[in-house]
Amino acid sequence: MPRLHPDQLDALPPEVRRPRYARERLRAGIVHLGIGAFHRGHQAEITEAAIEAGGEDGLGWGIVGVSLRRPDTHDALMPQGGLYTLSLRSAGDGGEIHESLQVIGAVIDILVAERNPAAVLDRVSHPDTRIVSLTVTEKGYCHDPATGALNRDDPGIVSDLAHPDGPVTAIGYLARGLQRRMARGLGPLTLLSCDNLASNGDTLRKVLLAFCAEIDPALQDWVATRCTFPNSMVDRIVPKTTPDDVARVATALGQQDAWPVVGEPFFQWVIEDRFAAGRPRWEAGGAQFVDEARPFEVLKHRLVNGSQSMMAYTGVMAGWPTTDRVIAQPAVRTFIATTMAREVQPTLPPLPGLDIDAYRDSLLPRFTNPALGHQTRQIAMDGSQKIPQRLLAPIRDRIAAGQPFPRLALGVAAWLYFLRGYDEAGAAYRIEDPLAGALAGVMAEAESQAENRFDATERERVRVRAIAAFQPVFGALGESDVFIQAVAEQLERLRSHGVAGALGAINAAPDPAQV
Ligand code: CS2
Repeated sequence: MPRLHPDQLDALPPEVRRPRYARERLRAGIVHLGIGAFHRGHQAEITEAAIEAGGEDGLGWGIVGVSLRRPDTHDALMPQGGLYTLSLRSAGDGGEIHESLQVIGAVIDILVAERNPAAVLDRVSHPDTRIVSLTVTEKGYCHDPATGALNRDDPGIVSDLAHPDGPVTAIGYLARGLQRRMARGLGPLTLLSCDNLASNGDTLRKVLLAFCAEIDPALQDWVATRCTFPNSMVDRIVPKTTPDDVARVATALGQQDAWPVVGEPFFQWVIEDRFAAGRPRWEAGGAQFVDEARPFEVLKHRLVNGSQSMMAYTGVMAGWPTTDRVIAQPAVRTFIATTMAREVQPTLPPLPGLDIDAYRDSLLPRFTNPALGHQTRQIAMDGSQKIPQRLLAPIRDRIAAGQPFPRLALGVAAWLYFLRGYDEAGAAYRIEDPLAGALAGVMAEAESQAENRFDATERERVRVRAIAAFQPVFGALGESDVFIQAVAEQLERLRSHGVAGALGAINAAPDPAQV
């Protein structure tokens, strides 16, 4: 079977969409740090539409993708001239799978930073570069998740402050690249975070300016006054590509694509329209431009991602491997639907023009999409970076409003239960989390404090108090007795009755407004 390649595009079956512009004339206007499946399954598709719609201007918005460490995306896609397939999958009412295939051409080069740091710095400081966007996951910002401040003890940050020519973090690459830009008298850039962080643009600005201040106050000033950092909300479920996906796409294309990307048809990209040096016509691909993205971020982090994290921890512990299998459990379905409607929705900021009930009701079918196989283990990763904006932020709001939050507390308790490192069938797994070491220390300390308490409820409270004192995740919540009590109650239920028992109990409880 031939390899997918620019020379082979005409041989693709007619139903497969392909670049409809003069790709050989495409120039790079965007550098994207973190070219994983999410970027390829979301922003690259929308950029492809903007390039198609943009005529001559559109051809200035090709993407140079950067992998900070792993060479796998480079090695899979460069023999294909950067081309790859996006497969959007859903299931009809009768369970039949629908799949649409599009070969995307927007990515014209991929750099592996670890192999060639100079090439990445050159690209950030290239005159054609106008936007640097990022999907480096929550942990890539080297920040303290509870406050959003730069973590100066992060080993990557320590190294990047000491080694100007060989950064290892996205923050280091941005600072050193912008330093070269300033020195060369080039114009500013837009730095566009597309990660699931609270106020992702503001957070990026804060950590980057803190880093710049350490190396050159003039650079800090230049970045602060000339570059822009729009906040944005990104949404599309993009699970990890499986060998079955690779085989299925090859059969459909009649060509071998080494690394296609699979996603759901739904997507949303809400961006603040603050660009320092122009932007592609992303609205042609369905992006939405707003003055303030923060309310959309809060909506999405709490309803979509918060629900996913709760499904992930209950699912891993109870042995349900994918979100559709989790939601197939009536008790979880009820739990998630009720948490969203009763506990999360009342914490959301006003969003004029959005039918919030309809938005909320559209989520369960997305989680249930059986054509995706979205793994609970994948979502469960990096909990320390995700829990603060997904579950702790709405809990904080409920405490401030004097409202109960037993279901959100069960979500947090499920994360703590998961951190013990083995599921309810006794199968052990590794905790993948940048703070795994620190969390293990905190858990051990909690156990030793709880050891000589004989009352089970008191023991759990002591444990949770010790864990919640871990500031980088919990911030000031560690001092809230209401929080500690609510989480301890749910954790005790999980420990003594398992996921099924705890869900059964919470679903049978009266409306939290009356608790
Ligand atoms: C998921 C997200 O793995 C995770 O943390 O919750 O990747 C989620 O699927 C996307 O944010 C959906 O837009």
